[in-house]
Amino acid sequence: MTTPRPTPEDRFSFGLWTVGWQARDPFGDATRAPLDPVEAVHRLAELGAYGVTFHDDDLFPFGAPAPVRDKRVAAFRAALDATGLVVPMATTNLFTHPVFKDGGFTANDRGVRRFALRKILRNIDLAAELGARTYVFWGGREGSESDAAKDVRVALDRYKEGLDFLCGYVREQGYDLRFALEPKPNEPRGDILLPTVGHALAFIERLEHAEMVGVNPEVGHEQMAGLNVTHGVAQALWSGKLFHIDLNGQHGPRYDQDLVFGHGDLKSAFFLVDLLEHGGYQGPRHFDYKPLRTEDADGVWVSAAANMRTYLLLRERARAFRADPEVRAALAAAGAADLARPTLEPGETAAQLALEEFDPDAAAARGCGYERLDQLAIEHLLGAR
Ligand SMILES: [Mn+2]
Repeated sequence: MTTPRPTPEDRFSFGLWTVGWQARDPFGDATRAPLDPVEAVHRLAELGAYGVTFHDDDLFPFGAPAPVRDKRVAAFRAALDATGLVVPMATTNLFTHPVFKDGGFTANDRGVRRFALRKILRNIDLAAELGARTYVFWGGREGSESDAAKDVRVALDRYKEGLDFLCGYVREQGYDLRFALEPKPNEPRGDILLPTVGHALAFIERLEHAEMVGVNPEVGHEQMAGLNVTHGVAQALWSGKLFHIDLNGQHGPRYDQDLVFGHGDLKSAFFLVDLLEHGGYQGPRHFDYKPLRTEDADGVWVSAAANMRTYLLLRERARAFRADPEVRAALAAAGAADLARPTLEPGETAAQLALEEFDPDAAAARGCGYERLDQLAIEHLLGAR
């Protein structure tokens, strides 16, 4: 088998906080030295990525004075110019500093909410300057541990108020920027608001500029909730709301593992790549993962390359699956095409429908043939076909 090599046409992107993660966890200190964003940009470009994404606080320290901020941004921009890497997305850190312990948009303290909006506005300006087209909102601190602590209905009013205000700002400034909400069920908060893709999609419909707002599903976050991430992403696509995606790996409902893409539920990763490649998604393939805490700097770059290589291998496997005449025959036998046919004839009435003869026992007796299809998928995934 030829070795797939990532190129910028594959649209792979990485957060600065992924390869730059120093591997501090709730039980232990950092195991790796800080990574200069400039080095991250160069290394990612060498590996074949096309984009890099950032939180404001990944580029310069929280509260950095203007000269420090400007210097860091200038160095980052120079690295982008030197490598040709782009910034497809940016986001705000509303979770590390203790001021955000009760959230940014939905903190009970109004002063904190106003401070959070100022921090976001400032980074939206920088995102637009650097050419980002998507601005992500991951509300990791928007939530609670006690249902006595926060009126969720009122918190959602404040969440909506903040996003409506920010959409208005982007429109006023004429920025070519859309928002993507990233759901997560828990961690760091005990329960996070907008916990799944479905919750986020429903919330977006209540926003003033709903057309500007979509979702950024993360593989592991849906799986932490015990859900089928491919189904969630498919519904986002169906709704025209898949604005961005975070690829990584997770083993079911437990703490947020942020493994390399495909290093968790591999079968789900296969069907997700199949969906993205055949479902019309044109956006970046963004990796939001954490190199294992056991790794040194070399291991970090091994893991970055692994995300892209795994995606490309799964893309090859998904293409082979779709092109296999036996798979096509099995899909036909399973009646897959019939689902694309509207259930009713154009203009058909209830009275006409009532006239139809149908043998439910005969339909019930027919097998669906899905076991055959599933095994064909597994054999393609294993490279056995
Ligand atoms: Mn995660």
